[in-house]
Amino acid sequence: MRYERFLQGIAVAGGLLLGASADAHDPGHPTHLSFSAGEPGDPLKPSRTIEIVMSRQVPKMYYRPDTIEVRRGEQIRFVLKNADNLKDHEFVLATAKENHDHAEAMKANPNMEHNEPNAKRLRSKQTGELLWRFTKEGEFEFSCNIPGHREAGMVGKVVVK
Ligand SMILES: [Cu+2]
Repeated sequence: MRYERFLQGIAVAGGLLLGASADAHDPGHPTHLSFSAGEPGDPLKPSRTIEIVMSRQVPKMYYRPDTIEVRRGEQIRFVLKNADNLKDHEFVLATAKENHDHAEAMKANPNMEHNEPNAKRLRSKQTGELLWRFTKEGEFEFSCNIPGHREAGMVGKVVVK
């Protein structure tokens, strides 16, 4: 399947840093990725739209809103707007620890580009979408892991109930 191969490519390309891990517990099936915060959405199934604006008001950078609540199993269509007139921003759905570790890794490699199923990078004034199903209860994060941005406030919380 093309999509599975695509996901495997991501695992090899560094998806491990992005809240994804290869899951090979079932020997009858090819290795597939699992994500800490849920799974990529299905465009044929219903979803709720949540708009998130990413921007900056010196010295702070932010998401608005920066806290969202979803039901377990709910599918969310994130409409992401980078309202910043200068900078790229990204939106990475993962656990707090994964985002923290990923931000640290990006300090050594600030030009990493992320457009995996759980992540989107947007240029200044660009809009994008990310479809996601939250299959696990708990607290997750969206974070911009471009060096300095998380520290300046670009981190949000997802509570899955
Ligand atoms: Cu940013």
